[in-house]
Amino acid sequence: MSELVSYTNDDGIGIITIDNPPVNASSQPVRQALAAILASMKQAGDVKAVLLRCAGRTFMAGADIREFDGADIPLPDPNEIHALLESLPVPAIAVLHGTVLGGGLELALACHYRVALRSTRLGMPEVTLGLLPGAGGTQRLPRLIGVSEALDMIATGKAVSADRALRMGLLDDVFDADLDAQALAFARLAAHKDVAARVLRYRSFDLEQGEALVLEKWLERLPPEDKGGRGSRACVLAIKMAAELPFDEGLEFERRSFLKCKASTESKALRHAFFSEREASRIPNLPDDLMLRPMTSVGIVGAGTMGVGIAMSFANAGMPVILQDLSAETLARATEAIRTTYGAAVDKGRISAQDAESRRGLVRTATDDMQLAQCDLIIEAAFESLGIKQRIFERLGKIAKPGAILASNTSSLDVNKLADASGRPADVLGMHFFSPANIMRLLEVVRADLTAPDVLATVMRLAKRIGKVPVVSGVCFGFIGNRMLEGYLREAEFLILEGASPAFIDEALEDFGMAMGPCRMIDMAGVDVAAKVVIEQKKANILPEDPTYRVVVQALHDAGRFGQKTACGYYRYEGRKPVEDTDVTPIFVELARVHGIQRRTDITAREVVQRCLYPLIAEGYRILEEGIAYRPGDIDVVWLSGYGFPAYRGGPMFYAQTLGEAELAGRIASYAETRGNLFGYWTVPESLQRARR
Ligand code: 3H9
Repeated sequence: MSELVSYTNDDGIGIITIDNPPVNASSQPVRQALAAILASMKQAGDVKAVLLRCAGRTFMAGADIREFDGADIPLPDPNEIHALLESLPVPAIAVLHGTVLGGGLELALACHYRVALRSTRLGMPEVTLGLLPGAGGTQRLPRLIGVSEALDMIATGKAVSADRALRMGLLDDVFDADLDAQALAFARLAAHKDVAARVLRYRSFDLEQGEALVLEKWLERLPPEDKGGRGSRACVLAIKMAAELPFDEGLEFERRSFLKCKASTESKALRHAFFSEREASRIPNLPDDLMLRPMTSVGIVGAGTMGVGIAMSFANAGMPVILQDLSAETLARATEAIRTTYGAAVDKGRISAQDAESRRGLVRTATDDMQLAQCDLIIEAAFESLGIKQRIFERLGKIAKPGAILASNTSSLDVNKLADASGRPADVLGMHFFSPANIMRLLEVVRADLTAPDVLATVMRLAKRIGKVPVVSGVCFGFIGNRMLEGYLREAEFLILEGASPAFIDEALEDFGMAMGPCRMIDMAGVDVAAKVVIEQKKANILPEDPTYRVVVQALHDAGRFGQKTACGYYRYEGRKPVEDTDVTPIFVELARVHGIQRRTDITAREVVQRCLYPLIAEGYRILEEGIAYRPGDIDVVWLSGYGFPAYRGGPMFYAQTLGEAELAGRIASYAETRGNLFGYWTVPESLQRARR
């Protein structure tokens, strides 16, 4: 018997326990041990029923995704194990808790019965990895719960609660507590029952009226294969095959599709995103015995939009917050904004009225900053001005209790200067939330030169606790995300000056997969906000000497076209809908004339994508060279969770790998030739240059 899978016989009930922390993934050794136990148990024939359970925090959360990098699935095949389970002459009962996902749910479906704790969640998230369930999920689930429900679970990847699963017939019983004892009692009742009717592979299965249409509708709605729809399409087709083919042929169809999806760039990109997100929260070279600082109370300085969003992020996770602002009027507006946001969440059925009430109750307001003195963490979310923030840090350094962590929500300023102003730099770092802070998952955690390791580690842990995706960045203008954004926006503007319309640029990049093109993005964030970044760059003395640099955003700003908030920017707005605006074209034409830029009519979507993305990626390489980011995957996580980069392309650094680094370096160099490189815009980064040699 292996340590990963153990077996006991409890008075005629065989109990198999899988113990493969942290999530009991079905790795090859687990499958091997499980297959051996099932085979010998079948031969011994000394049990009346079998319980299949997992130790630790969850039932199996799926196949071991790390195994997917190989060409095939290492033997034994999960389908072999499922066949062994189904062929047992006595009832096999899956005993579920935690998150029963993917291959874990497939294993449970091969059992004759399924029982669970009420807190259990069940799902088939393979599609989020660009895959379909590959071990019978697409064939057994529709046989058990019908096509519509199976489609909902498999093609969206969304998990369902145990209660819902019980209603669907996916579970046979749900218990509030004492899972093992309850399952044992269930097994004794089920013992010796005829199991043939419970074997899903034997269930006859035809499409009910209307179901064929439902399947077709799904296929129509899904994105094309090369635009992130490969996995979801495969899911729908395999479910269709479950109805059209005999079970074993359906299973074979599923496996062929699975292997094809698994080998696709899209799935590799999504798997990279999955592991990168988890790796990003690891800080290299920390001592094992590092003690984290206590973290029970949080204060926020500044009750503007960001302060309010940050406060709600903590309240959402059940943490009390003090929102401090000198202006009682601002605090009143903040309280109202929080009330409205939670009210809307209740109206949409996202949270209960009781939840909303308790979250609201967690946010206290104060005009007196001494109220923050006992907080474990104080986050400054004041106006983006170095002078103002320095004064706040000087004050916080004096009033905060010893050991309190002081953080700035700056999006670009030098955190070292703020640390300096505080007089206790070891306690200081940046926490760059993205707007709206209560919704956006990304958090750039900015490590200043003297930030203490325990401060960094404490904030990384806290970030996870409030449901954020934290990524560490060193200090530089714009940190990881906004620094890379700069080249992207710069080229989008140059393309506008050369004759491409904002809509053409946005469509090209949205067709590439970006959630929103750059012009729509600036209109949404505010042209004034974007123009201010350029002003800050000027102050920080890091503007290129190029007189054409970011002139478009500044001209729109000067014209009072602030974007959505003024109903015109790059576009004009009908409600929230952007409409191409011919009024804006003369501004671009005039700027091109003034700066001697030739207007062209031959700009292609391909050129737009290359010119906007290559400088962005090149900056990523520089960020790595300078040690601003620990790993390429961290940069990808920033762009995937904060900037709408398409997940199926894995993030900018992964995308660079798929293009080939030598190829990318060559293309950047050729832009340097055709466009000139007076200001270093097309300089190939040193680390990428090496790939060419
Ligand atoms: C599948 O099943 C295919 C089959 O249909 C067919 C096969 C033929 N494999 O997320 P956490 C690691 S596809 C390997 O921080 P949480 C994770 O990397 C799979 N490793 O915890 C991390 O490692 P580390 C379908 C895995 O509590 C650690 O476990 N299943 C896997 O926030 C803790 O993870 C899925 O897609 C895995 N399957 O969330 C489920 N899962 O500590 C994917 C986790 O070294 N997993 N790890 O960084 C999840 O959604 C979450 O991990 C889960 C726990 C909800 C389970």
